[in-house]
Parts: sequence; C-alpha cells; structure tokens
Amino acid sequence: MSLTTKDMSVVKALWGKISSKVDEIGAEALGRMLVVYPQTKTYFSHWADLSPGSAQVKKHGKTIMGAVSDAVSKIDDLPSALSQLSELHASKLRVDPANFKILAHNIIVVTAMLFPADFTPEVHVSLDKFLQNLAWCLAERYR
Ligand code: HNI
Repeated sequence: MSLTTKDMSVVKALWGKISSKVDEIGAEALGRMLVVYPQTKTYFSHWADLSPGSAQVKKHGKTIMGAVSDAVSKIDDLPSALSQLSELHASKLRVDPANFKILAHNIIVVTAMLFPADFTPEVHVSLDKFLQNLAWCLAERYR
C-alpha cells in the first residue's frame, strides 16, 4: 500500500519526537528480534554475543536505525534511497527478505513501548505502512 501525504507527514513528525532515542530503539528492537525469532540469529553467527544489550547488538541497532532515519528523510523516494542497501542484503548478506518484516514489527513494538503517548492508532498505521514500504524496497534487488 503506497504512502499518502498524510502518512509521510505523520512519520516525519514522529521522527522529530523520537530522534534522540532512535539508537536505543534500534538496539532494543534488534535484541528482541534475535530472542523472539531465533532463526534470525544465523545471520549474525560471527558475533561474539547476540544477547540483548550486548555491545554488538547496540552498535548494529544504531546502524540499522541510522539507515531507517535516512529513509525517513528521503520518504518521497524510498526505492532509490534503499537500492544500495537492498543490493547489499540481496547479493552479499543473503538475508531472506521475510526477515525485514520481522524487524519492522520489532521496531513498532519498541516505539510503542518507549513512546506510549505518541503511539496513537493514527501513528501506528502510518508507521506500519512506512516500515512495510521500507521492507518492500529493501527486497527490490532480489528480483
Ligand atoms: Ni541489515 C548490515 C540496514 C534488516 C542482516 N543492515 C546492515 C547495514 C545496514 C543495515 C545500514 C550496514 C551496511 C554496511 O555495512 O554498509 N538491515 C538494515 C535495515 C533493515 C535491515 C534498514 C530493516 C529495517 N538486516 C536486516 C535483517 C537482517 C539483517 C532483518 C537479518 C535477519 N544486516 C544484516 C547483516 C549485516 C547487516 C548480517 C552485516 C552485519 C555485520 O556486522 O556483519
């Protein structure tokens, strides 16, 4: 489902509120994904410690959310904003694209947890649509 102008402005406004905590959101979401969906651990088997709050989980959570924040700033043209990352995940990292939706779900859970007052049903639907579009664009280079 494509993003409406309203979805875009809702997501941008949300980012304005949560931007100081995106690193924390990324670390918590990644840590939870690795526990709740243990099949995702296979991609990170080269890490020394995959448990929630480990140095590598924190660092990579920050990296992921850096890319998500960049995508928010380029929300008008997500396919080109994400094409290089899609290429990397498809041909080098070889991540099953079904996992993008799993991580998106964890990002939503943690955003709701850390920002309960801002997480209105309206914000929920626009954030969900944005992250689903992001997941779809990340899967684009698998074709
Ligand atoms: Ni992903 C590396 C962004 C989902 C497995 N990933 C990156 C990097 C970014 C990134 C940025 C660093 C690229 C570089 O080094 O140039 N990943 C994202 C985003 C999402 C995502 C925005 C979805 C929201 N990645 C996933 C998922 C998995 C995944 C769901 C597997 C389950 N990513 C990886 C792996 C690496 C990676 C593996 C390399 C990490 C490392 O430390 O070697």
